[in-house]
Amino acid sequence: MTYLTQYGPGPGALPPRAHVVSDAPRISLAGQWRFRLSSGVPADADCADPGFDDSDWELLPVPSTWHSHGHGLPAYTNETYPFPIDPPNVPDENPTGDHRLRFTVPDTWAGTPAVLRFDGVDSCGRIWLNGRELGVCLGSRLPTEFDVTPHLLPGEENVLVVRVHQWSSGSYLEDQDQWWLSGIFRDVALIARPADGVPDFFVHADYDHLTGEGVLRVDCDAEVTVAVPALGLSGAAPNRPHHVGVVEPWSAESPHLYDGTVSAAGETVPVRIGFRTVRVTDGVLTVNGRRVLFRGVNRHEFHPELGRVVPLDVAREELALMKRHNINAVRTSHYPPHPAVLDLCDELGLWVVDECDIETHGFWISGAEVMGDDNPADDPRWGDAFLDRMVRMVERDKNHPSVIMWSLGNESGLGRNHTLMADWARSRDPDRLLHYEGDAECRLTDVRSRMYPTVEEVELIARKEDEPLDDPERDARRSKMPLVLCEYAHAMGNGPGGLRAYQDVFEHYPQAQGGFVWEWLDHGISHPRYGYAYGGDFGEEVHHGNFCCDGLVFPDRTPSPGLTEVAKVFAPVTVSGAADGRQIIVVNRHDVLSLDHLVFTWSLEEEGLPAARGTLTVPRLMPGDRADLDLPDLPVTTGESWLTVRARLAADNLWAKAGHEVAWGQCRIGPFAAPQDPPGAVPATAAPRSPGATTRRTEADDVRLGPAAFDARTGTLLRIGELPVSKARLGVWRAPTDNDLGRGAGTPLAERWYAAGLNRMRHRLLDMSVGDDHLFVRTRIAAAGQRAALVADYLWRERGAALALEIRVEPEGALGVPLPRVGLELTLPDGLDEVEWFGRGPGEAYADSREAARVGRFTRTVDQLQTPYVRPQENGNRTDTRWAELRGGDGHGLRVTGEPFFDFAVRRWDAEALDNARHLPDLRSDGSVHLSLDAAHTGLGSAACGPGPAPDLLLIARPTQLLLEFKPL
Ligand code: IPT
Repeated sequence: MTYLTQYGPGPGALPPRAHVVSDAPRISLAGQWRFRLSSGVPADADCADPGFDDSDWELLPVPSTWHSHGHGLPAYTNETYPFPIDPPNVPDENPTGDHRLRFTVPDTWAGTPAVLRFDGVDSCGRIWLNGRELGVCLGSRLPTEFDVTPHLLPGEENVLVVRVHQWSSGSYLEDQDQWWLSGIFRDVALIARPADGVPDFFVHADYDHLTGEGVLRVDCDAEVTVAVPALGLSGAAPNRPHHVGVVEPWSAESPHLYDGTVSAAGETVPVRIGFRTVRVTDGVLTVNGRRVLFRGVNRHEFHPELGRVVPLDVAREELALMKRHNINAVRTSHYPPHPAVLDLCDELGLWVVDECDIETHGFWISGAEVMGDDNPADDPRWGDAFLDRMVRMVERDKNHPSVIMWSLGNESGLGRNHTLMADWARSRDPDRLLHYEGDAECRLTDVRSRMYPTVEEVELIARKEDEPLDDPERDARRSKMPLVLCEYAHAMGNGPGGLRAYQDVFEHYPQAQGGFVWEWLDHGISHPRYGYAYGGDFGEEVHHGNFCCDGLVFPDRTPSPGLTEVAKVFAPVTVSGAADGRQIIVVNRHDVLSLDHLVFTWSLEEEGLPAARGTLTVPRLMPGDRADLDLPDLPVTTGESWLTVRARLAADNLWAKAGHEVAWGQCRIGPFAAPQDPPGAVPATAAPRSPGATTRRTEADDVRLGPAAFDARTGTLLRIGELPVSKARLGVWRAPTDNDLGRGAGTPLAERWYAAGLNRMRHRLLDMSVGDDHLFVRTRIAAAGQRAALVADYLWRERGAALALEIRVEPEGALGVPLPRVGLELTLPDGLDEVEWFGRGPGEAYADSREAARVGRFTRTVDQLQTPYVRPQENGNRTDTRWAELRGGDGHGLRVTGEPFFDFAVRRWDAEALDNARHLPDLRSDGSVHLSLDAAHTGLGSAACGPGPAPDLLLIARPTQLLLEFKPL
């Protein structure tokens, strides 16, 4: 099987060319093929014979990954190769899928040259047409074309056989962090190539931002003609510049495309031309003379049911979803996407970093600082394979205006083979920039790229105060480069926290040009038992658990709270209240557009209820401009009032309807002096205290205070009105998030929490006294084997028909670890299904992920308050709550008021059950409603693969106070 272990590229392929869909005849071979899976490479290739009887083979759709159709099991690893590192050899257990298709070709094809094109075969395909071997596809996410002219049988039945191997030498270069899935997963087509057709061509469309004029040059080795009617261009010759006068340039914000054609006698190819010029000027990446700020995401191609096959309508909708969330850039991590995705990026407007299909991460044996010596990147035997992949990507995608940077790949160390790639790309396409994060000294690249730096590090680089390189010349060169974070803000599970802090730096330093959140999509596989499966669920020997579920959208592409936060932080318009509360400040943060495409409205809410509304006139603001506007005439309100300003699209566009909300901001109105963003935890000034009192017992052994009853022996709350209450006591535990479990901040926070026993705290009554209008209870809360404790004083007071509670918490001894959260938890009876609150919402919010939560009045059911993270974990917290009501169907329930604010979460299970669950179906109602009312939470951070929460958002145990009032409804 030598072809499996050749270093590559695969033999037999035609030279690569741009992806085009011309008017030449084309037959899609998508459909039901015959399929047989073998556990190893079959000894013979009998099935290549056209006469072979495949009638007992299964049917399999093509394109597909066979694991997604019940053949073999998917496997997930991050960087670990799922086979021994023994390059270029592959295991004998090499699942091999034979695919067969019979198809007919019309007579009219007789005499026409034709190619067979595979847009993606994972990882290696050996191909026969009518019994003749055509060659081998290698390079899974790159196209391969074969000349079939001599073998095709027009007017007759043809038999195409593709033998796909899961493992090949190519697998060593495809160690991306994703599921290992094999198959013919992109389109297969037979394409006529008329002798007098259009050969490959390269469109260069430059824009001069000083004159506003465009220059078009189409490079082609044949005498084709170029026509662009809107530019008055017809019959234009190739290979020379055409000065087409003033044009509308292309940008992600204004993706203007000119439709044109490149024609020869026998073929016409439609092209969509976008004029834009990419440059680094004074250390700043500019397009058309303007600084670009990447508000980007990393996008893998994955579908929860279809594996690597992403139907085009799904891709279009997901790119539109990005646009609706103010995302303006995509890094095609970590391989070129389906070719049509780039058409969509051109059309919808997204800056693209097109990344080569190369990752050799597993050569970086865990714990080592550098790749092993055998890393393919620096081994000359792999040189052709590296270069071939770069050439095939650049040639395929070179005509897309959206692509402004080529990336040499991901996480492959740095070696001589990268130099081959970079040198070739630079000479072939000097008009685009080169990116590669693995090139820390930027020897080969035009931009400096980092993954998962802290905000502080980004700022140091932006200020040029970071650690210099040893070589001063190289250091000087690097410091003149734009900084791009190819990955940051790891969106695994509940998170990322801290987006705002990065954005502040990007908005402040011109050279810090934003980045790409890791990542767009959770790669969970739909599963009958688990809901969504992740690593380990298919019995993999090595796997990386749920590290593949780290997206801003869930596997079915519904937005997670992280995406809502992204939309707010990336918003191209900011609206805020001036410090004196008398003005509204609007800033245009677009790169290119004015605000003319937006309509501004305002609404005033008093206690969360509508009080007045109107439109806001915003003067013409160019990018970077700011307007300080007087408040509109507002009615006098007495309750807490907030003015919300919304910027909405004035007209439909390709990715949203008129009225779509692009940005919003709020400012507090009125006589209230309270700060706009009050801290969640109110530090207690005084030491815990007992008011001291006479004991008052009732006959029933209860203590009654207003609407409440307490156990007279333990001081435990038993009832509020008619509502039975249990386990009302201090809680500090939260089911660790993926970020809590991450190593970004050293030893994972969660590991320290478990070690300190924060998930198994016990409560001991220290003191209790009852007065005429109050009950005082002091408890000590500590874990088995630990000395350190928290002392909680609960002072319950009768307040008319209500019950007031003041909790003071004070650490005793050093806990040595920040608390997950601190507050009161209560267990209430089932049936309190509806929650209404006045505070931040409607979505969940945490200390460093709360930009998207506005102040208002919201109603949700308990089920709607849960966020379905693929691996269950802390979720659903609402913050800055003034009051919340939990109601049953009959309207009875409980109202909780904060003095001033509290965080809350309501669940049908407790934090321990949430912690123990591995998949969503593990979460089942335990027959009660669990309510947490918190003074504060530790922030989220991004430690699953990045920095932890900012130090001031770690909840260090210190004297803390929480004031609440309870009222039965
Ligand atoms: C980084 C990878 O580039 C990416 O593919 C993904 O694995 C991400 O991490 C984490 O989800 S590499 C990491 C070692 C920083």
